[in-house]
Amino acid sequence: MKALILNSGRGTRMGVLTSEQPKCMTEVSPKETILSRQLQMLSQAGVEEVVITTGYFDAVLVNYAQSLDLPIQITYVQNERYDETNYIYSIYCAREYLEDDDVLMLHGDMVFENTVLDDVLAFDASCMTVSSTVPVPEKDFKAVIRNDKIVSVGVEFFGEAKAAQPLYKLKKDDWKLWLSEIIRFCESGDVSCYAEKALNGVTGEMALRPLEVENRLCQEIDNPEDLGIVSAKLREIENRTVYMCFSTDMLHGGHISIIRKAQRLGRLIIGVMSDEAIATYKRYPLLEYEDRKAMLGSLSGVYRVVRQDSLSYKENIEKLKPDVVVHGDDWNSGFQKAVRDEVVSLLASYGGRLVEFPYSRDEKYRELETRARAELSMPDTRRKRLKREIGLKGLVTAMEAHDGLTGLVVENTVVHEGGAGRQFDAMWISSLCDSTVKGKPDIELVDMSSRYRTVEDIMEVTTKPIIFDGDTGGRTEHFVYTVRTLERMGVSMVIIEDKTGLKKNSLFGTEVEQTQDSIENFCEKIRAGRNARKTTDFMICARIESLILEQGMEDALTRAFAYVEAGADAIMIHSRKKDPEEIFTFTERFREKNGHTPLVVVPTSFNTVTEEEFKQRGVNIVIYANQLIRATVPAIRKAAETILQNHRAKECDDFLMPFSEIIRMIPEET
Ligand code: SPV
Ligand code: MG
Repeated sequence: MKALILNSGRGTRMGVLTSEQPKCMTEVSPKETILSRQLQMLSQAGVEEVVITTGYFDAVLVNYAQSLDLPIQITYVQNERYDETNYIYSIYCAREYLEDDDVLMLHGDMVFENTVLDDVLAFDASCMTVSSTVPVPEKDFKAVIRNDKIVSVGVEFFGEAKAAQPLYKLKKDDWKLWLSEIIRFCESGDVSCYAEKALNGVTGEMALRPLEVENRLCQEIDNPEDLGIVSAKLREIENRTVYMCFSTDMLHGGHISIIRKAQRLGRLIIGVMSDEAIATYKRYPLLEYEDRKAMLGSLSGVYRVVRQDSLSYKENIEKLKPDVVVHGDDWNSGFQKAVRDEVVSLLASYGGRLVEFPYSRDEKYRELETRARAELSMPDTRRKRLKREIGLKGLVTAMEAHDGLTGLVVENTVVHEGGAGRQFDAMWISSLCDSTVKGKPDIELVDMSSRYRTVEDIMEVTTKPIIFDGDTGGRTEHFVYTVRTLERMGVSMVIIEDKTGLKKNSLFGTEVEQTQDSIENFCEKIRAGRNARKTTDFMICARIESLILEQGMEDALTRAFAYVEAGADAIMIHSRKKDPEEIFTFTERFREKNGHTPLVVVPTSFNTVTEEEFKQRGVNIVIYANQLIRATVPAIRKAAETILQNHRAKECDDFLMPFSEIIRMIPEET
């Protein structure tokens, strides 16, 4: 692609502005002239060769263009008959430099905005810029368009014509046609007409299409009044703000290219999504917010970076009122559609514009994503995430998982609410469920090796932090080994309950015989566990059974403070009552004295309380301890009965997940 800029004319209507220099050297803003702006934009758009025809003040123009020192190769062609010919003759003079290539042709007094040039260059056919929204001019060019093809260009067409500006892209073959007509005209002495007269003779043989610019800046400067209009518009463009939001922690070529495109639309403000917002809908970021902010803020041409606290753009759009919001075109469906719809309506409320660029599915990025997931599953990374998430969100949720498959469900289940995503933050390895899947009672019968195997199976296919139900922790001498093993594996927290002897599931309460450990013994166990651990990322949570065993609130609270004193990193308070009152009393009284130790609840019985209410009451972890396994039994029993009733499997297939879907749930290492 070569550019041809026609600069041989006099520009007399500019008055004194063109008495000592060519029109293209007129300043349109404090930092640029018409020519410097054109050349700068061409160079940024990747055009490397430019032919400039000169005439009046030839030497001044050449010196000036050279002084700009742009990475662009310029060939100057002087039209020596500049005072008696039109630019058709200038093109004729430059013909030998314009063979065998696509040509971008523009008049030397054209000023246009970046996106216009981008659109012209990206257009896949020959084109000329037109505008349906500006009034059809009296004296300037108009284009007659039929069936989306330009059939004639000239000043004399009215009626069905649209305003047209002399900024063209001609594909090689189309250019050849026009150029040979220009040569024919000039060699037969017709050197004073517009080059468009030659064009009009050959439009039937080519596909010259109109490129609609609407109200974007794309205008010739013929007189000082035009100059005023253009300068004002450039000032407005200069002050335009563009907003984009990023959640990525890895920048690839696709991101850089969309950022560069966005910068061409105005001052780019980048929203950096908070860790919490990202964690609601995709994998946890490897780089924390501050690092991602620094990474994006350090890119050249980024005007400002701001925090975006949710998937929704609402808050930032209302605050910043950007003229343009830029996004990839990949949010037209799925959960992001609601976010997009909201952006569109917010922008419409004050006349902002949404610009969508093709989303690039970078192979390298996909590979890096896989590696990032692998990194998140590594013990050190996974272990510390729970603490970090409690710090970030205040309240985290953990869902029970008892094998690789339920692990995948907890890892990947996302629901969307008003454009925001919701997913579980962590996984609970319940002793009850781990025993139940084996058809065994929850009495510490399933040995530790088997429990670790469950953790391994889950860890192998997931990345979320794990909270391990350590039952009573066993003997103190054994518990220290449990702590070491779990910590080494990458588990984030072990919860041990203050019971001793044959442990039974708490939900039996006092219906079965259960013994609570002494405060002293249990504190000793906590201390031993604390001493055994190697990192502060690993947390030991003390679970208080006083309410389950009907020992009263005072006992529960006394124990809680004693366990914290002994070094417990968190306290779990359990109850089997449907009414949450005793849990609320405990949390309130505990928080009166202790504002920082994380509190954990397992609302299996008191299940009407929402996460929001727990959070308000100072709870930090909500564990859904057994819902997945309880969902499984009725479903599998129904399948078994249906087959028995029908003597075949067909009837039960209607309510089963298709095999094709279930295999797609299972990730395969590549
Ligand atoms: C478990 O899930 O194994 C628990 C919680 O310990 S509960 O069943 O409520 O005791
Ligand atoms: Mg348990």
